[in-house]
Amino acid sequence: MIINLNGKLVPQELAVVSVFDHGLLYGDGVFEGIRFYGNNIFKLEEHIARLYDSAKAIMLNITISMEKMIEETVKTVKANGIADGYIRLVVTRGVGDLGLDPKKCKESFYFVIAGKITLYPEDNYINGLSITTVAVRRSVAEALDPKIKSLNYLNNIMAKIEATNHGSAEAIMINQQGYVAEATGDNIFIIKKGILITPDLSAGVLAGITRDTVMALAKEAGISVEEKIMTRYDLYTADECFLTGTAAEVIPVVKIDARTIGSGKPGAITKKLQDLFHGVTKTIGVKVK
Ligand code: PXG
Repeated sequence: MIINLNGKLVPQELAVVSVFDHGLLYGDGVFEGIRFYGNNIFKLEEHIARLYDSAKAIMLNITISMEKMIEETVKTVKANGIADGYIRLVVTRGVGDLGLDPKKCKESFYFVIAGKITLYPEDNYINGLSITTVAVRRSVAEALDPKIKSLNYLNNIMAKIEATNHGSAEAIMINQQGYVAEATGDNIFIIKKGILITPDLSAGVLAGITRDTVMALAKEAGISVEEKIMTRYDLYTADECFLTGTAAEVIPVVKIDARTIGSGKPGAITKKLQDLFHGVTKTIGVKVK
């Protein structure tokens, strides 16, 4: 595998970072996960825009322009010669000393990996996931805004551990007020009486690019879409449920906290949105030529 290390293409064995990098020492950095389908990097510009917004929010200066970052990403995919896969783009505060002062980091540092990702087994896409709400709360915006896609994923990892300890594949995180937020790396949607509903961003969730795509596709297909504050009751009494994310794509949920959702099989609207989503993955984005 060829890795882009701060603008240089190097073999995987040589792609190493300093132990003094603050991304590693403090989780001080931001990242994006991006998919490419048939040589089309899906919504690359939107991912890059979110990356720069995350960086701005934590006062991290990315050394290259957004246009150059798009070029570097395309270059990395091309160098690996794969048509379908997954990109991990990471920007760290860079090398500093053993103190958390970010001013000690002279320059931020980035790397791009273009490889493969499989989050859930194929069977889950056909028969649905069983998920659980967990005690670990989504971090509050006043502490670390969930809109920032930072390298601090411990909150989500703790939630994932809790879910897997209970034999569930994925966790649903609740916010400080007790409302539904999101999964550990995915947004959540339900369908109730034909309406597609997802937690409002004010519940403290990442503005997912797959979330946006699915909402737009639903509207185009004539399905009403609502972003609102949701409780666990809304989840338990939903007709259908699914998660969305770059890695997970659109994945049906059939059980939440041991309650069967709808018929216990992935619903018709979920399947339709899965199909519509796959239909646009090769068209919206930046082509690798
Ligand atoms: N919420 C959180 C907390 C996320 O981390 C999403 C929602 C979905 O956003 P997008 O823009 O991808 O639709 C994410 C994204 C992984 C992985 O390795 C996780 C994400 C993306 C790519 C890979 O599990 N999370």
